Amino acid sequence: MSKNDKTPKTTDDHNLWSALRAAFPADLDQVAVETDDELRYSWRDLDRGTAMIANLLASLQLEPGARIAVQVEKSVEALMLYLATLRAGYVFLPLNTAYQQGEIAYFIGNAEPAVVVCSPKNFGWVSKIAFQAGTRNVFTLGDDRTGSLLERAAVQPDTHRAVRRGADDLAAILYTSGTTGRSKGAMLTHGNMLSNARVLKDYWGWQPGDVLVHALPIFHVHGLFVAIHGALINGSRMLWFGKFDPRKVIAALPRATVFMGVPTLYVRMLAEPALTREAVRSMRLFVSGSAPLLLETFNEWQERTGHTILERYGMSETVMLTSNPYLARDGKRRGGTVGFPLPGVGLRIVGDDGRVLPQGEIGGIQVQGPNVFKGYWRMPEKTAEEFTADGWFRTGDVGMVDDQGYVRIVGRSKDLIISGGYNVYPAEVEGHINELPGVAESALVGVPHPDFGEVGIAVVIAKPGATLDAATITATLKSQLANFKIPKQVVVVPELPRNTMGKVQKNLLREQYKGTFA
Ligand code: MLC
Ligand code: AMP
Repeated sequence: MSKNDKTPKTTDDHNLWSALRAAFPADLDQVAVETDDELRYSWRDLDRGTAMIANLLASLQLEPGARIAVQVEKSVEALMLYLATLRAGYVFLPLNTAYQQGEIAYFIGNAEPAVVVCSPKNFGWVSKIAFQAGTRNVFTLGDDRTGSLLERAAVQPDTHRAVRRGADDLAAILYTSGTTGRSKGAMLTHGNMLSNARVLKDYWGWQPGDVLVHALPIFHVHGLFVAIHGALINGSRMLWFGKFDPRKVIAALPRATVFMGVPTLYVRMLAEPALTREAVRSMRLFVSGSAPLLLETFNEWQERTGHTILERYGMSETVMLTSNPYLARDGKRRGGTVGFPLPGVGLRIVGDDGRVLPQGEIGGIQVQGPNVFKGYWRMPEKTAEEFTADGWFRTGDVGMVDDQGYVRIVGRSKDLIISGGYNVYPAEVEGHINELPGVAESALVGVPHPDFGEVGIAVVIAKPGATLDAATITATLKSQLANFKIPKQVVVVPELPRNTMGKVQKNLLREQYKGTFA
């Protein structure tokens, strides 16, 4: 810790890395991570690799609380960079690899990271953005162990004493868009994540010998926190996939016990004849989350594999909030519900008038607990807006607690489309479309999609006298926005349906286009 470190002194160390490290098996030569390209990393490799990267970060003399922004392809070295950031006491800022230049410029400008790590192929444009924003250190990291980060780390000592961190100290910032305006950085602390990891270890019955199939991206809560913390805090091996491929994942299941995925992953595995009872014979638990799991998928999975998917609910701002039970004695796993609030999590349903609603009534979901984030990065007014006067966080999800105590999410008060587990904010996409020449106005609505669950359709009207071409709009958007935000269809219409106040009636558009991908 540097001399001018303003971090409050605590007697207990809450550094998340230290807790994860403490769970490593005694025999550090066992395999910790096995990749789909047949590389094996031992627990010792993870320990030494993170030490070397942590020492590199420490050698840069960064300010306390410095952000380490990372946009790299999935690799075990990228995982080590995350763990090294925790170990060195800095703040990890993961960025989706799909983000384009304009999006990255915003995140870097807003977060002012001290270090940016990008893919070697993007060094030109990323470093330009970073240096302009005042970042002094830009490293590269390829998914094939190339790049300046590992070159520089290679000459560092392979031992490192973890920096002490208080429960309230920042560990990560996750950008999540708002219904209006730009993305907000949700500030998560060591305490938020450690408390959640410990609760889930217990609640999901992690056992000695568990093996996790890790096939999610590592720049969002699900793959980065829930999956990785879950395995590491149990000292469990991970079978690591750079990219989700249903056939390869199914082929790995006989050597695994736990799988976590967004609903699209389950839909894609169900389309494979290789998914049989035999293929899942060693599995203990299938977890789904990040987007609603259709009852149809839940039932089909049960019929085909004999396993009941455990659906849970969470957010970037809160990590995990609710979960269906793992143990039969705690109840059945019920499709169409997200289960019970996790131990330590308070959850209430609140009406538009601020009244707390009784069981069975639908309203806004509000939550409280040690897992709830500290606030939005440098946006105290947004933070204040999202918390009630008595300290509950407004999730923006709409739901109810049913007569058996299970939470059901029935909608969202936030205008948000969740596509294949990624969030798409209509306001952001509409903003880009509205800037295009000849466009008068647009509305992006979410409609059902058999693969991604939900996708965006852009309904656009032209300025008087202008002619619009849907393909040109799509092509232009592709150069500006992450690929999953691109509307799967653009339709040009003469006018948009409006209510008497002149507001576009998105519900009518959703109804009109709901069969597009049926
Ligand atoms: C890819 N594409 C998508 C998409 N992913 N379109 C809409 N929604 C998505 N999610 C499009 C690309 O734009 C591209 O279009 C085409 O599909 C192929 O791209 P790809 O990269 O090859 O796709 P693929 O590898 O098949 O990716 C699909 C996927 C991926 C489902 C594996 O989206 C994924 O990993 N999703 C998981 C997201 C996740 O981890 N979410 C957790 C958030 S945490 P084109 O036109 O260019 O060909 C959170 C909190 C919580 O929400 O509770 O967990
Ligand atoms: P993110 O901002 O990416 O963290 O997304 C969080 C949002 O994903 C939540 O607010 C919910 O709307 C949604 N979500 C997460 N898990 C589930 C689930 N199991 N069912 C329905 N929606 C979910």
